[in-house]
Amino acid sequence: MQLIHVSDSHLGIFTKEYNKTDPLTGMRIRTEDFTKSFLYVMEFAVKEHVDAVLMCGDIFDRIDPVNKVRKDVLDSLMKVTQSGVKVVIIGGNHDTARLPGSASPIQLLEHIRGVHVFHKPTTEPLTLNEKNGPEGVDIYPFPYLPPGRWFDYAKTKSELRVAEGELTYSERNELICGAISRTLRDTGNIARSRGHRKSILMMHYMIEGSDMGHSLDLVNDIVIQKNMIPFSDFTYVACGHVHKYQRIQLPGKNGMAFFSGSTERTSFNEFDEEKGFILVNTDGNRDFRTEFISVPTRTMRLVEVKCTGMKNHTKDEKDPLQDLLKALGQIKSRGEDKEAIIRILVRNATAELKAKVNLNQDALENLLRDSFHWDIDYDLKKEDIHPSMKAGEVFLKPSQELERYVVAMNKIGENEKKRIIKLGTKILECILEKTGEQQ
Ligand SMILES: [Mn+2]
Repeated sequence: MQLIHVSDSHLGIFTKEYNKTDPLTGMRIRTEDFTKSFLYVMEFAVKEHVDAVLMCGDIFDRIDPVNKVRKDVLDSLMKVTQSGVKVVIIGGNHDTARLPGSASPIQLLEHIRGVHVFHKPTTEPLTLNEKNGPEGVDIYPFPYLPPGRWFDYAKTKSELRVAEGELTYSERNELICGAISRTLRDTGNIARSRGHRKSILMMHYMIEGSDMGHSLDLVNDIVIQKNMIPFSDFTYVACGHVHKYQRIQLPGKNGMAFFSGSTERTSFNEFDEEKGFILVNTDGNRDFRTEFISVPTRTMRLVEVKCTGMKNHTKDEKDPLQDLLKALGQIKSRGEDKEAIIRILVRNATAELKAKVNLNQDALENLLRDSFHWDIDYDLKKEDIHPSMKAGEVFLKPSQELERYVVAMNKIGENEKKRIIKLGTKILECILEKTGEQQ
C-alpha cells in the first residue's frame, strides 16, 4: 500500500512583506505559490495511484480562508478522490476553531465522498483498504486542539469543582498535558487490542526534541514528551506542525516519528529547508519504507556580503557600498535573482554604510529588478549596535553628524555639499543659541 504523508500547506497565507499581486488576476502571487505546491502533491497522488493521502494539519493558514482558496482545495480533492485516492485530514492549530461552537474550514471538506475529516480527538480508528489488493491499515487521528479545549477533556468529577480561574498556570498546564497523555495512551491501547494490524498515528503537535529550524514562533507551544507517545502500538507516527522535514527517534528500538514539513516556506526563516512530502510504503512486516519527495517552490536566497569598515576610511580604502553592488551584480549575472525572494545580509556593516545604502536604494532596486522581492538586513559591527554606549565617539556634535551625513550622499556635487553643510550648520547654530546649548 502506498500513502502520502503531507502537512502544513498553509493555503491562503498572506504575508505583508511579499504582497505582490498578479495584474491579470488580481490575486496575491505568494498566496498562489502555496496553492501551486499543494496541487503538485495532489497531482502526484493521482499520477502515482497512491492509496491515500494523510494530511497532518494546517492545510489552511487561517480559520477564514478566501473563497478562491476554498474552491481550489474543493476542486482538487474532488479530482483526487474521483481517481480512487482516499484523503484523511486532521486539524492543525491554524485551521481549528478556537470556540467550541464555531466551525473549522476543514469541516467543509467532509462532504466529499472519500474524504475523512477529524477536528477533535477520537480513539475510534479509521480503516483504509488498498485500492487493488487485500491490504489495510488503521488510522488513528490525533488532531490539534486549542489548550482551552483540552482543559474540558481534563475535567474529571473532582476537577469539575475547581473553577478554571482558580488554577495556577502550571496546574492548568499539568491538567492539559495529563489529558493529552491519557488520550494518547487510550488510543495506543485500542491499537494494541486490535492485534497485529498495521496502524498509523496522525498528529499535529510539536514533539520534545524536534528541530524547529530557525522558526521562533513555536516557542510557547504544547510539547508532546516522547514518553507520552505509545509508539510501540503504532507502525508509523505521522506528524505535522513543525515545518522542517525530519524524523525523531522515540525511546525504544524502532520508535520513530516523522515530520513531513511544510510544502512551501512560510517565512524567510525557512530559506534553506527543502520542502516536500513523505511517500510511505506499507509493504513488509513491521517497518514502513519512506521516501522524501521534494516539491518545487519559490527560491529564497540569502546573499551574504562582507564589508570592510568605512569608519575613518582613507581614499585608498575600498568603498563597502561598491562591494555590495558588485556582489549583487554577480548574483544577477548568474541569473540567481530571477523571481527569487532575496535577503541581503551585510556582515560587518557600519551605521555609515547603512546610511549610504538608504541613499542608494534606486541603484539596488535597479540591480534586483528581476527578483520577486528583496530586502536587506545588517549584521552591525559591535560598536555600531549600541551607539549610546560610546556616546563620545559615535554620537558626534550635531554639526559633525550633519557633515558626515552630507559627505556620504552620492548624487550631490562637492560644491553643493559644501553649501548644504554651511547652511545646515547656520541653522543648527541658531537652534542651539536659542536653546542655550553650546555647539
Ligand atoms: Mn501548525
